Amino acid sequence: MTDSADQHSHSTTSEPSRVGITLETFILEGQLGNPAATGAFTSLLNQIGLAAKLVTSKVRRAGLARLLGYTGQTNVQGEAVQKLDEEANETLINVLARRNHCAAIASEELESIRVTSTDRRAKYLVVFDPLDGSSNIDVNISIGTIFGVLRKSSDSETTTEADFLKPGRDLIAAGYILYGSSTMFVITTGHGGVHGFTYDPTVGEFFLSHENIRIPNRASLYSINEGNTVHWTDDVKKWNAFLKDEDKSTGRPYGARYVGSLVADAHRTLMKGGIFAYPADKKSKKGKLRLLYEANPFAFIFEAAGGMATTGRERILDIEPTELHQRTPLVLGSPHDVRVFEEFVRGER
Ligand code: FDP
Repeated sequence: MTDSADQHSHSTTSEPSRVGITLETFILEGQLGNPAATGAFTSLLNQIGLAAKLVTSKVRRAGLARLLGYTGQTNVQGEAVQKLDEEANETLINVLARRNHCAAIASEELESIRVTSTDRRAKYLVVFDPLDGSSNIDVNISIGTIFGVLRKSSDSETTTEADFLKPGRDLIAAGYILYGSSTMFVITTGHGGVHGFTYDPTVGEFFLSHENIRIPNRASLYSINEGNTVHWTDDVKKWNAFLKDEDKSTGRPYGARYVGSLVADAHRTLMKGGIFAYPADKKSKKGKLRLLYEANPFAFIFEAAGGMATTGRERILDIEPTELHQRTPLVLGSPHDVRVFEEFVRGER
C-alpha cells in the first residue's frame, strides 16, 4: 500500500481477485507497485497489523485473564492483570514506537499526545481508539480498535498537539479491527477501495476475505440508541418516526439494529447498508463520539466505500478540529439514507 502522496492506487475492479492473500502481502504489493515508495508507510501499516494480532490474542483470552486476575491481580505468568483497554493502548504504543516511522500518537485513552520518535525521518502520526465499545467487554459482545494515519506536516524534531488537529480529509489511511465472531481488519488509503481481512488464528495471519467493499446505496436498517429519544431534537424525532412508518415502496418500516459498540454497528452498516446515527441531543449537546479517534476514521472509510458521513449539517471530513478529544455528532451510512437524514435536519421533510 502507498500513502496518497505517492499518487498510486490499487486498481481493484479490473485486476483479478486477490482474495486469500495475506495482509502483509497486500500491503507490500502496494509498495512494490510504486517505485517512489520508501517502505516507511508499508512498515507502519505492518506494525498496525502486528498490533491487531497482539490485541486479538488478549481479547480472546479476556474472560480467563479476568478470572485469574481475581485470585490476586496477577496472571499465571506472574504479570499484573491490566484492564483490557489499557493493555490494548500500551500494545499499540509499544508496537508503533518500535520502528522509526511514527513520530507521535494520540489515543482516546491518553490525555495528551505521546511522542514516539524525535527522528526527523519519522513522518507519520497515528490516532487511535485502542478498544472501542468498552462497556461491552465484560459481556462478551463485539468490540474493536479504530485507527487513522496522518502525514506529519512539519519536519521539526518535535511533534505537538497542533500536528494532530487536521481535518479528516487529510488522513492518508484509516481502518478498524473488529473483535467479533471472527477478527476482521478493515483498511483503506482512501484511493484504491476498502478491503477486509479475516484472521485465521490457527495460522496467525489476516487473509483478504472482503475485497473492495462497497456500501449499498440504501437499505432498510437503522442503528441508534433509541433510549435517548427523550433527549433528541424534534428533527431527529421526526426522522426516526418516518423510518418506522409503513411504506412498502420505500422499504419502510426499517429494521432496528444497535449493538452499542461503534465498530460493530459501523461494520454492519458498511456491509449491509442503512444508517448509523449518534446525533447531538439535549444530553450530549456536541454529540458523544470523538472526532479524531472515531468519527474521522469511519468517515474516511465510508466515503472510500461509496457511503457518506455527516453531522447532519456538515461533512465529517471537513470539520477543523480545535481540540484532541473533541466530540461530534456522527451519522454514517448509505448515501440515500444519509441524505434523507440531512433533509430532515434542514427541515425539508
Ligand atoms: P462505549 O461507551 O461502550 O465505549 O464511544 C464509545 C461508545 O461505546 C461507542 O463504541 C458506541 O457506539 C457508543 O459509545 C455507545 O453509546 P451509548 O451507550 O450512549 O449508546
